[in-house]
Formats: sequence, C-alpha cells, structure tokens
Amino acid sequence: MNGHVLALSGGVGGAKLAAGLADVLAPGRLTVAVNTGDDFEHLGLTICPDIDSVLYTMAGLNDRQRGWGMANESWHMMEQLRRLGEEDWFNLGDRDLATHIARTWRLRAGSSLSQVTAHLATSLGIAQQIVPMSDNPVRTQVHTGNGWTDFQRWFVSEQCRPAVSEIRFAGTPGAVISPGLAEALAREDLAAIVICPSNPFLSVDPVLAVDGVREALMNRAVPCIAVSPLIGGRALKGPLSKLLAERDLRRGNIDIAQHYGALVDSIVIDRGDADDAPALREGGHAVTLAETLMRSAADQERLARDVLAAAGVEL
Ligand code: FO1
Repeated sequence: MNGHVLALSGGVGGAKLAAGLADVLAPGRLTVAVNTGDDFEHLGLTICPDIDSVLYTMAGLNDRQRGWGMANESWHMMEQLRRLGEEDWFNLGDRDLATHIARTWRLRAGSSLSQVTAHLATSLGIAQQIVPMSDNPVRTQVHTGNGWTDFQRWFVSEQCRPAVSEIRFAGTPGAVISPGLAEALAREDLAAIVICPSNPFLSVDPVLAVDGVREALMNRAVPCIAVSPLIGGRALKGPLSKLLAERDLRRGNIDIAQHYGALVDSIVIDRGDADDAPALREGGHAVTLAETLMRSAADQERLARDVLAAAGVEL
C-alpha cells in the first residue's frame, strides 16, 4: 500500500527516524505527531524541545554530537544572561533562540501551537507535516524524593539523578487532540503508524495520554510498528535505562514491547538483539531485525526503509 504514514515521535532518537521517513516518503505522505510534554515556559519564552528536535533534524540543522539544538551554534546570549545574574541552567543557543522568540510572539498573538509549528516547518523548507500532539499545554512531571518536579528541571538541572517513582502528564485528561493528528488518524489512505525509537515512558506515553489518541490508534486497522530505542539492552542517550532499572524492568526489548502491548502489532529491534525475538513473538508481536543505530542521514533513511517495508508500505 502506498498511502499516508503517521509517526509518533519524541526528541533526539525519534527525530532521527522521523527525518529518515521524511526523506524516503514523497512530500505530503508523512505526518509526524510530536510529544509536547517536555515543553515549558522559561524566561518568558515557550520552549518545545521535541518539536524543535524534529524540525532541526528534518531540516538537517541539528547538532548530532550534543543531541539537541542546532549545529554551528554560538552562546553569546547565555554569556550575557549569566552576567546579568539570570537563570542559566537551561542553555539556549543564539540561533536556537530565534525559534523560541518566533514561537512565543506568535502564540501570544493568538496562533495555535499547530499553526506556529507549521509556519516554522515551512520556513525551514520541510515538506512533510509536523504537528504537536495537542494545542493545549501538557506538562510532564516526575515524582522523586523531592516531590513532583517539572520535567526540564529534573532532566537538565538535576541531570535525571533523582530516582523517579511516578510520572504524570499535567493537563491530561482534558488535552484535545491537535487538528493535524486527528486528521492523520482519520485518513482513509492511512497505511501505517510508526512509533519512533523514543522513550516510551517520557516521550510516547504523553502522546497516548491526550484525550482519544490511544483509542483512535487502537481503532485503526493498519499496521502499528514500534522501533525499540534499546540497543544491547541499553538506551544510547537519555534516562530510559535508568527508568527501566528503577521499575525493576530488566528484560529490555521485552519490557518495551509489553509496555506498548496490543497497541503495536510489530516491533523493530536491533540486529544484535536477535536473541530477544522468540520471547517477543511469544508475546504476540511480529519482529523485524534491522540496524537501528542512526549515526548519519544515510542510517536514518536505511532504517526508515526497513520500517516501512516491515509495515508493508510501498515507496
Ligand atoms: N538538554 C540539556 O541536557 N541541557 C540543556 O541545557 C538543554 C537545552 C535545550 C535547549 C533547547 C532545546 O530544544 C533542548 C534543550 N535540551 C537541553 C534538550 C532537552 O532538554 C531534551 O532533549 C528533551 O526535552 C528530551 O527529549
């Protein structure tokens, strides 16, 4: 089938596969619905880290080494901010800052997050649709020994150190699905749903927590395929391995597949983790082995092709 593809994505790893999908699918055949649970208000600006990771990666502007923000960045604004004694725990590069300024004034002028995101994507020359999961604010919070903490405080300022006993998505229930995500889910020509290799607990669960999203995904009789963010039982970046250990989940891909349960039909795992395949199949999931490490745009495209082939999507 050569219809439309809906991808659910968080930042970094998810954004890389989303960019691969964007490159191999003809313009207009992809909608990427992005987690906004990591969003926050900082120094009067609305920051949407995962949307920006997807925008920058699709536009080829992302910094691969740092994993977030833009390549060829400079930090003059942060230096000056420090001199003024302002908060400096969250780093905003000079080029990246333009995105936050553009987003913030447009939101304040009355545009929705969907409209602003579409404007940013078009301005950066992106020909596929990037949509937030919801236009209503949803804020991920983690419960640690210090009580409930906003996600970015825990992630950046506390460097994910405090153990997390619970995660909640403030604003859900009640957050309305974004028009672009609702439209993609209702498309007659929807051929597949791809869950990108993002953190299931912190990046995909917030999308599933938006009113009606999980049900709408379950109701679509198209292949739903998740790409595991683990290689050799570990996440390359971010706090996923730590969260799994804190939950006493020690079976890697099997725990990821169980977390998604009946939502996904099929899981793509790294070729090196082939030993996990029998248990995954026993659990009711089809399994595809692929090279899931994405170091370059060519890697992203290769994985995108493998994922689409596994989902039966024609190019
Ligand atoms: N991550 C950090 O570890 N430190 C930072 O100072 C930081 C700044 C930042 C600014 C803009 C942006 O879009 C992302 C930024 N990130 C930073 C990454 C961000 O916190 C995470 O990538 C995501 O929220 C997790 O997916």
